[in-house]
Amino acid sequence: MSVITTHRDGEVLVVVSDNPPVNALSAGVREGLYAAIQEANGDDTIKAVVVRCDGRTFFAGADITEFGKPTGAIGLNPVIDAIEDCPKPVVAAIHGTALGGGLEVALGCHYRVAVPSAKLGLPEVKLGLIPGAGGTQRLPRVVGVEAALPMTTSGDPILARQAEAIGLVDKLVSEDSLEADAVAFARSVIGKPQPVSSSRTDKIAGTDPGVFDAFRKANARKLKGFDAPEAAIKAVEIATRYPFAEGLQMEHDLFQPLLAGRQSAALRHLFFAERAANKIDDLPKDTPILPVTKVGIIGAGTMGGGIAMNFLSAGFPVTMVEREQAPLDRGVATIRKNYENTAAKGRLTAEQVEKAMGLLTPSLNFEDLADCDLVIEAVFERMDIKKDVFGKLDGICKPGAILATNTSYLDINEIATATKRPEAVIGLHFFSPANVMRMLEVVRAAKTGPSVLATSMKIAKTIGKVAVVAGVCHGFIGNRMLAARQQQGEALLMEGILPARVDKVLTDFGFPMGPFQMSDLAGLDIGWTKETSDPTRVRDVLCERGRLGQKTGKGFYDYAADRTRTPSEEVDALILEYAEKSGHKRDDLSDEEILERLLYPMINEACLILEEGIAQRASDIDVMYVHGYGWPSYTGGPMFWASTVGLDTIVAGLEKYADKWPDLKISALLKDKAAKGEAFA
Ligand code: 3H9
Repeated sequence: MSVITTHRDGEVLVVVSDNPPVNALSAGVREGLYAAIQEANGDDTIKAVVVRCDGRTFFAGADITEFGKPTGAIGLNPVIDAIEDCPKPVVAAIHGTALGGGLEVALGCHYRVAVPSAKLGLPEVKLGLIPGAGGTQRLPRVVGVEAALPMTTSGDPILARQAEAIGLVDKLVSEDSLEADAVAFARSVIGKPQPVSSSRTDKIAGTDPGVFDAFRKANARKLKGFDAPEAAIKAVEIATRYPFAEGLQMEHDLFQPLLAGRQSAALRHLFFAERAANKIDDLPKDTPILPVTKVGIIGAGTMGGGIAMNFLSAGFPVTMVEREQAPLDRGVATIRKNYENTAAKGRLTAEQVEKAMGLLTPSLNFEDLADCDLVIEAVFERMDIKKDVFGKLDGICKPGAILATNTSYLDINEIATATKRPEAVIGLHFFSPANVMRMLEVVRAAKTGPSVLATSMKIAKTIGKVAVVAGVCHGFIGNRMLAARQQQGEALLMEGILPARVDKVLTDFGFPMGPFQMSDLAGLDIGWTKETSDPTRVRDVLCERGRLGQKTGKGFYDYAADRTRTPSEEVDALILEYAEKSGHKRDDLSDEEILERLLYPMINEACLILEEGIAQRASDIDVMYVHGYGWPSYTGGPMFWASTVGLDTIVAGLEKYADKWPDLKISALLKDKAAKGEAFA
């Protein structure tokens, strides 16, 4: 059966797409839509057309799997032109998401009606592209340049109500009767003059040309390193300088090189990698999901509070337990402050803040966790403390509850031995700040039950996280790889390479911050004690001198009251002194060598992680590093990047610098793939 069918409702032709899962505009859909418009054109009894989709969503965009492949079918542009040229009013009836090419189809329609829960957007930049079927030319003509710029450059969708406010949606209709309401709307416009279609308009007049540079400047930090948003700004600017037909051609000329480029390949890889990460190879599809309606959090510190916010925001009642009243009160106050700050920025209403806070029950009593379906502990990172907590939970929690630890390093198999139900124990490693970072490392211990794992993955999605499954080892996937970088960062210091130089090499590569900026933010004293302090390590000496990072106003850098960072003369002098003592010549490394020294060991560690089965697949590691550690997404993540560099180059680099890491073990998997000329992506 065709993916596009048509039926009549009186004089209105209803065109329906059914192309699961997301009604992507695949070849068959495009052909079917084109044929349906011809049907409407050729039948005098048809006075109007409604285009809608079955299933969970309106067209969610071009079919990404078709990119770069010849389909032989009609392109999207001629389909949209045919819709726009139809002399009868065509109404898009939108539910779910109208995204990318899907919104471009809707923009080609003469009218758009949508249910209130629908979202509309042009997410192409997230795939390293710009809209390629007229979106950059039609959208600003419909909603104006100022509304079009953020939509085309951020890729974030807007809600139907907002779309109605800016004129993108003509009418909001009932969630329960989309087709009937759309048909009624179509009937109401029969015989009325059609809105002037984009393809017949000249350039958008009256735009202040300064608006584009002002937008670039205001968004410079967010857009740094990405090619597509700049192309999107240019394309919208074109709409203010050229008539539609020329603008369309220029949009095409901007789109094509992006499609063929490395950034788009990397971002499309990540799109599919994120979806693959959700799949657990050895877990049957019908694994029962456990009901989770109430959540317990142990620890009201930064981490516990942040974790709690994820669940409160998603509508779960949360019981947050602390040992003493003062830290509990502080934790609750911090959660409220965070919500109120978000509300002050207009991203939450006062009612939403109160609703979330109303779901929170602070407690000093572990027993209050008895009826929770999921309990996550975020207490001090020490094995004896964690085991004590899990022993208590075992005695209190109801049968079937999931007992999760937020540990970032510790052996979860050992933690599980503190209970008589190791199958209930799992790692849910949130990243700080836990209410903001999208990454969740789900750590599967040796005895974790299938339902516990499957439920954890489902919960991750419910609270808006990107989850990656890891096995148990010191630091799991993320922090184990980071340790390899950290070790080289310190080795570089010992060679007289200053923190600011190391950090700059990584920020130039695209990380939001380098290792020493990150240490200063996290606190240098994590894992440091006076008793075990090692005077041969720069970090330890800084801790001894009270330079604990941003919290003390000084760490690897000096900080002003407003947190402005400057290199520290004291620290730099100390490093040079160490380097001199060690006999290393200073500053004889190129930026390229510094980058290789920092990143190649991470790739090697990742390959060892794969060999050991700690990660399911290379693309999971990409997802984790992009969402958890700020690896620049336009390089596709560490494994995709390594493949573009060439795995043989990575191996050669590791061998070249072998004397810098005496205990280096080059991964057999990496060597093998390099020798065969293979890649990870
Ligand atoms: C574009 O439109 C270019 C045009 O301007 C110009 C062209 C000339 N194609 O995310 P989910 C699959 S660029 C193919 O888990 P959700 C996805 O891989 C496109 N497949 O569901 C997954 O497969 P599997 C612009 C797609 O409910 C399954 O659908 N549009 C596409 O959480 C379910 O996906 C976008 O960038 C696609 N376009 O979220 C929108 N989309 O089950 C991309 C999804 O085998 N899509 N799949 O793993 C999304 O943002 C989300 O999928 C959506 C649903 C919000 C729609």
